[in-house]
Amino acid sequence: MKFKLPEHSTLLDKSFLYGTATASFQIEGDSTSRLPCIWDTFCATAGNIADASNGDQACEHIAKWREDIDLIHSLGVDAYRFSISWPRVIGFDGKLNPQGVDFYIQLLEYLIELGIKPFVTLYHWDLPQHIEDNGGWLNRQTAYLFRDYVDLITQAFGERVHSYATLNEPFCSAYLGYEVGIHAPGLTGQDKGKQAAHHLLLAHGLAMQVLRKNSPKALNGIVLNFTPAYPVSDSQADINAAAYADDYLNHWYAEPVFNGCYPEILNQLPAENRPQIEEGDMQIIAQPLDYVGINYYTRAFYKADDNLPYCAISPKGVELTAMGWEVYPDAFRDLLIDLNKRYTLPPVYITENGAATDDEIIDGSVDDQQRINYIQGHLLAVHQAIEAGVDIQGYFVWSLLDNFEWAEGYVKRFGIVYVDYQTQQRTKKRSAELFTELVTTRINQA
Ligand code: IFM
Repeated sequence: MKFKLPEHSTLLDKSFLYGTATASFQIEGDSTSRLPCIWDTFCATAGNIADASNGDQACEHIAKWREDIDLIHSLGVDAYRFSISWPRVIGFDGKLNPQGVDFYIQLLEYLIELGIKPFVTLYHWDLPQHIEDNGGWLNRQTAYLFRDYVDLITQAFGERVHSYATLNEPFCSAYLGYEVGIHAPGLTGQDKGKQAAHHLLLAHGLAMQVLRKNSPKALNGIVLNFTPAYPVSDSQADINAAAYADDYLNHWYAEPVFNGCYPEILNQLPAENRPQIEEGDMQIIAQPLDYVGINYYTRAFYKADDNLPYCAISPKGVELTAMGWEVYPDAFRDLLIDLNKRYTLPPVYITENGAATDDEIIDGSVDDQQRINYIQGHLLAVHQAIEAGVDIQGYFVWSLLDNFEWAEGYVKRFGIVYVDYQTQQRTKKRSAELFTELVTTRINQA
């Protein structure tokens, strides 16, 4: 088996960028050499994490980083997307922590030495706990603290970074963390979710201004995730419910970034739940971007409900991954095409796409056929979106390694490389081998 794409596909061109991705809290471990973050606190409460685990060891990447970069190099990919742990690089006093900064500088320099482009995410959910203790993303001041952290760290990194993303998936930070409470810091309430979202978006805009000044040569942008909303039936009520969910869960983050306004359903929220928006905020949020990162895993279904604007329905009789997420690549293609129609998009990178599957090592190898099929289908969807006119320049598979899958702990395995958490041994899965075959057989096309 090989990943197959039409011969003329730009995905087979050397200029199409391939990479793998990780995030700091999910892989680093060595939690005592940084400040505590909201995920340390969240993990410490019984019942929050499926296997009662935490990020103390994770993949021991802080110790094994060189081996991990060698592994990435051996995959033959062009780029590596990873995130900076804010609590590792900034102390309580708001100043740089030299030990943390040195770690990332060494990492960046080794990537550059091996010809791998560093794609750096500045916030992948690990907010320092002392900032949360002052209100976290509910406090407007956190947006300015983020700007200050970005200012310091980007000056320290100089020109070593190929691309910066301000935030990864503000939907998850705001909605999952502050509205429904299944992610850190575990708060609930529509008012909180929407206020946190606004401050995150403000933080993004402020950080973009800093990035333009400090790293004008890098590709600077944001990473947004989308779970396209489908109606369960073609009744008008279900169609309306799905449209509402799409605006509430997806476009709430895209519309401010691209159009400088929230979706119109803002006016349907109870007045006390609407975010406090200060004059000039929306202009700050809608900064020009060099690229947008799009993360896609699955779609969702909604029906109308007498008491709620929408009601989510679990799909039946469809293929699911180990996360219980439907495998449906056509929604990915349609999402990309729809976003391109709805907004004036900058160049697009697929910054995350992948699947958790029930992987097992048998005789030293992992035959992850479901993941292979998943990647195959989604690469084809990217190809089709490009054919339909979407400017997509790269694809990052999530994830390089099996790692800490947030509220699911270590049970769900997203890696193209298997991690034995007892020995910390890494074993390439079959999907990793096929990914290498794909990226190393690309040719320059006219
Ligand atoms: O593991 C996460 C990642 O941190 C953010 N995007 C979704 C992935 C899978 O749930």
